[in-house]
Amino acid sequence: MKNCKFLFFILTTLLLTTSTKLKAQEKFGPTPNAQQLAWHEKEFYLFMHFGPNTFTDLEWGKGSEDPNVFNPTAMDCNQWARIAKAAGAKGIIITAKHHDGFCLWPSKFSTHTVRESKWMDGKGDVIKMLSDACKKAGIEMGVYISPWDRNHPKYGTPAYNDIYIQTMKELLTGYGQFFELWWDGANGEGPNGKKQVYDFKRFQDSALSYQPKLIIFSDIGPHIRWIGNEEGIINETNWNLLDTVGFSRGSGGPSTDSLNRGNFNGKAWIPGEADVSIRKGWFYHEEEDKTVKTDKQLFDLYLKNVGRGGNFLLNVPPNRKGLISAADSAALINFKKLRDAAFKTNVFKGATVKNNKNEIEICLATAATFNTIQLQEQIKFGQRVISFEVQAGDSEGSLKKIASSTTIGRKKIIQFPTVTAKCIKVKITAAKASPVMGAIAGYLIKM
Ligand code: FUL
Repeated sequence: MKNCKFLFFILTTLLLTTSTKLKAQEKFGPTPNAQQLAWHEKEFYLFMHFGPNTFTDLEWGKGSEDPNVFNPTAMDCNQWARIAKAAGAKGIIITAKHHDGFCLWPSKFSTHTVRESKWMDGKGDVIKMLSDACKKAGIEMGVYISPWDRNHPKYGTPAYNDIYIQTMKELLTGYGQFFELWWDGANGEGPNGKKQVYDFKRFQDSALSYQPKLIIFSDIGPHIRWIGNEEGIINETNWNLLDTVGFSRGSGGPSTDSLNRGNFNGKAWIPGEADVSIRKGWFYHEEEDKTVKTDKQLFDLYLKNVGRGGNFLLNVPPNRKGLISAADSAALINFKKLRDAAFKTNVFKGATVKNNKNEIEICLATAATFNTIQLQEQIKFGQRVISFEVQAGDSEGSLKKIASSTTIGRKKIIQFPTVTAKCIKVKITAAKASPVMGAIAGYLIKM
């Protein structure tokens, strides 16, 4: 650790009485841009896999399905958006086009779309309906546009790269601002048995020319990264940094371990987004109704993704009616209640805080009982903390170590056996540069 001036700026939740005005700071290493900072603040949003697979019970449609299989009987995007909003999700990312190539909007660049289905007599447009519903509910929207297309006759030829760009253009210029574009790494054969050589450089430049504020997800960013598993779990050590030179999307990507932890000295700010489904599969299958995760399982995942500095992308697939099923909705709403209850009372509120070099001491007027601490770094100045420990006791002289961990980043939530203490010390045991801390809060989470 460079032992230069150790400055801590502890804001909001903790220092209601003694807040220190944030001085201009030097940035250290890679830092997030404005869009990435805004993305970090979203924390939690929904993923929706919906399309012919919902009706055929497949996960990877073949692309040869009759478009008429797509026929939701009571579709209501307002229900999706209302539930997302009530669950505290900041947006919905939908599979506008999955690997089967079926477009949930009437694309001019495909003959395998909602227009060719009997749903709404071929006049429907799921993307429009969802976009309207999200605006109405006050949440944001993102799109998954699979480069792999098992339907398009041009797939596997250079012409497909132009078609993919036109397809993106149609979506990115026709429905207002999206907050995120999701690029899956899968690249299989198209209908002619050939694989495509994707021109991702052009894809990226084009997408950003249509929507400069878009956050693009993939194995290697450019803005946010896959976390290397589909269980929604980020490593306890999580750097928002990644080296991408020499890597490509899909099978040429960094190791899953690198994606899960980031790179200690990574050259670019590419934070992790943890995707996982509320059910076994990504698409709705009735036989998986019993696999819906409980509110407690979702809360546990939240601690392991948002609580480790990443974002939580939870897939909640609409069913054949075109609705979120009751069990999924109940789990989502109860998950929100658990979060609200868990983080309602910051037991450190009103404490006196002392900053001594690499230590923050929190002194309470009366002892508090807690089992969870939430720490934050002001990531706009870079990610700096390598490791830390937490001590607690009745007085400054009787502090005992109660927990330790690695990295903080945007948010770190750590849990330990319940303690009752008047004094708490957060000791930064290693850092790349003087940490610039954000809020510190303590909670007693009963679960
Ligand atoms: C994977 C895809 O192949 C799955 O079908 C799903 O869309 C998931 C989120 O990403 O790689």
